[in-house]
Amino acid sequence: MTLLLPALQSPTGPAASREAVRFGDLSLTYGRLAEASAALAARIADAGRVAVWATPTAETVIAVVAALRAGVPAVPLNPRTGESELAHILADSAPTAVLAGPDDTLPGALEKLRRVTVDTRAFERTDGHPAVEADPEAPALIVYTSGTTGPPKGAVLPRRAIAASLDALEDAWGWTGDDVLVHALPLFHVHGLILGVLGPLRRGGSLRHLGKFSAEGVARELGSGGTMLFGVPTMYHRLAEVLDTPAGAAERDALARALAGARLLVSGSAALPVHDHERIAAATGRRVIERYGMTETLMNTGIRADGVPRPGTVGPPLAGVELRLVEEDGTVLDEPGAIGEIQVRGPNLFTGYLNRPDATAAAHTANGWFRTGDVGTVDEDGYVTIVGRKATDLIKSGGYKIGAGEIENVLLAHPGVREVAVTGEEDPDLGERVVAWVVAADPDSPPPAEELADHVAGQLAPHKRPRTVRFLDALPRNDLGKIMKRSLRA
Ligand code: MCA
Ligand code: AMP
Repeated sequence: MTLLLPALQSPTGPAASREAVRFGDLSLTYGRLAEASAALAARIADAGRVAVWATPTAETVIAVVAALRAGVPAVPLNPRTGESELAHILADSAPTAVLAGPDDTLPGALEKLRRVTVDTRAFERTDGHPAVEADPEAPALIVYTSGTTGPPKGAVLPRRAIAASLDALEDAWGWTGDDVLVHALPLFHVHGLILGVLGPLRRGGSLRHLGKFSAEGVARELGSGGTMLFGVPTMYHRLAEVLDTPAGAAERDALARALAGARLLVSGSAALPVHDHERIAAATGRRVIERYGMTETLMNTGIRADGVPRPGTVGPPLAGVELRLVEEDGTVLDEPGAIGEIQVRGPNLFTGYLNRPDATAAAHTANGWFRTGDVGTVDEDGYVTIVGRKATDLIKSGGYKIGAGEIENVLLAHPGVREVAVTGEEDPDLGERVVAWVVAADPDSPPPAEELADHVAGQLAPHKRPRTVRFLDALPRNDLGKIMKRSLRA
């Protein structure tokens, strides 16, 4: 059994004074992060399971590291989660305590939990809690992810999967303790938290988090020591927009220089359009590389740092990951170019969905392959291309996975809505944007679109808001009464 974060075990000397994370003006060295997390771990050792109010701050890093150190599973919460989604996550995951910063205002739903304040400025200087060498199969994190219907499910991620996936990325990208990662991803999902925080900490390297994404912040941090950038396609699209302004503009030139100097530019969580790949390459001479992952599987494939970048593909399977394509009837497809559902197996996989043995069983084949629901091809060199998705009711917007069903359920609870269907529509910035097709309860006075969008934000989360609301007299249905979403999209 090995430690998940060996560099935080008991750093001394130069290792202790190395920067671990930086958020704006606040920097934590390995020594300080180790002390702060050990002190906090001692306070939560008997907690059973904790929630983490996952703001993009150093407090979140300390909280998650402390939970890992204590061997207590942590549930990262999106601090903008709305009422009904938060109630569901709390009821489902049953944490006994919530870890939050001293200045955070928590919603009422969290009041019944013990509040443990994470403070970067003052913590008890005790010997703290020793890092546990927990069972590799022990749950480390429970990350909530949307499905096509119903509320989000908690993916239980064991220590083994986190270690395996981060080590496979070390191998693919030559990721070392000398790397300084720059990103602005949220810290309640796999991309920002596991790759973006635990990734650098497992290597003994450092992270500079921008707090909020901006091209200027990317240019500043990559231009002053950052070596790697992680982002979702929407972020690279926004960088490409800045790079598209005429050379000579100060912001554009600083960004082009900073990107050109980075060791690795990595995109993931959704497909990066080839047009954006090309615009960035033309302005910087650098290729963005993609990797393909999922909350349940962590990372599956990726272009290697020493490999051939091929825009539009997500590279070959990572070390230890088995990947195959399967037809609807279960036939395994072997010939290059065939199109089928991507199924994966390996040490990177989650344990299952919390409290949902039915959903866990449905997501796997009898011999342990996980059904990703993504449809793809594999070429002769083993490079995977994702061509689509089996479920039409999943929307990827800004890299966030959003289930159409959860938004429909919330909108149906609004008194002004009689019927509703939610679809994803292509969007140059977000990849897809959420569109709600609404039949108003009173067609003569439909509710304002903004009110419906705010209702969704208040119950679920702001990124799940419909960006467009279209009113119809009736929804198109087939003979069986099923809503024909394809004809809505057309
Ligand atoms: C949205 N807003 C609206 C409406 N819609 N306001 C009024 N009317 C509407 N219809 C508001 C929001 O509340 C928010 O407010 C603002 O507009 C922007 O919303 P947001 O969706 O957050 O978009 P954005 O601010 O433009 O952000 C783009 C983003 C963000 C930075 C790219 O989407 C993002 O951080 N994405 C990362 C997702 C991610 O990490 N996914 C990883 C999961 P306000 O301005 O007040 O904020 S996938 C994963 O983990 C797997 C393993 C993988 O492979 O990586
Ligand atoms: P999530 O469930 O939020 O973790 O999102 C996982 C999904 O994101 C995958 O099933 C894919 O559909 C998508 N995804 C992640 N990375 C990529 C990528 N590089 N290209 C295309 N789709 C991706």
